[in-house]
Amino acid sequence: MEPNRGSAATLDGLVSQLHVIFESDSVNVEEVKAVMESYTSNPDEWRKYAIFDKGRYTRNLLDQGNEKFNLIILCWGEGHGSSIHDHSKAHCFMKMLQGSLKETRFDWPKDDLRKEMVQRDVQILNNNQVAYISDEIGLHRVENNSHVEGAVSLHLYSPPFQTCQTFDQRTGHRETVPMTFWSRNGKRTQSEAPAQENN
Ligand code: CSS
Ligand code: FE2
Repeated sequence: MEPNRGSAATLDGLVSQLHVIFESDSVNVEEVKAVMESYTSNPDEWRKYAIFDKGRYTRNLLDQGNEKFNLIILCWGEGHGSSIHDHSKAHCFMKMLQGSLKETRFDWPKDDLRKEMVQRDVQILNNNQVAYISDEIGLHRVENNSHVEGAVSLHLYSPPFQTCQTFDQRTGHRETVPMTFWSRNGKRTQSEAPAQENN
């Protein structure tokens, strides 16, 4: 039987559908969210890309997209989290493949004032859910608060970016940091910077 248009039965199917959607120059956030939501996580399909590290969360490149987007599998060990960061003017879609993550959103700090950043909403993302953020919406921090289970999430960034800004929660001070890959297509990268450069 023909699969429904806009729904993905497998990870390969999801990647192919995203390539079709991103042939267009404009991004329809609801359409991308819906197709990512339609995929039910099957660990057999993504296990080989999900390479954890003891110290920090890892970024594992799954697909380069067609220049307009990329797909990255992030592996969050128990207690691992990001700093507060922006998304370099890109769209960020985050689909849970395993476990849960806590997303805390923040307002952009006012440039001239050194003060505690303003925290907004907190949401818990459970398996198969999709979250969306962009610089217009604000900043966020992502954490795996579980003491027993690693979390795995699939991130789509459009357009892809190689640096982002991280923020000090107490002062709003920002820094530009490089983003590197722990593996590409299931193979550990040798030459790229270690995971502690992740934000
Ligand atoms: N920005 C982080 C993950 S939270 S969206 C990263 O890609 O490393
Ligand atoms: Fe993020």
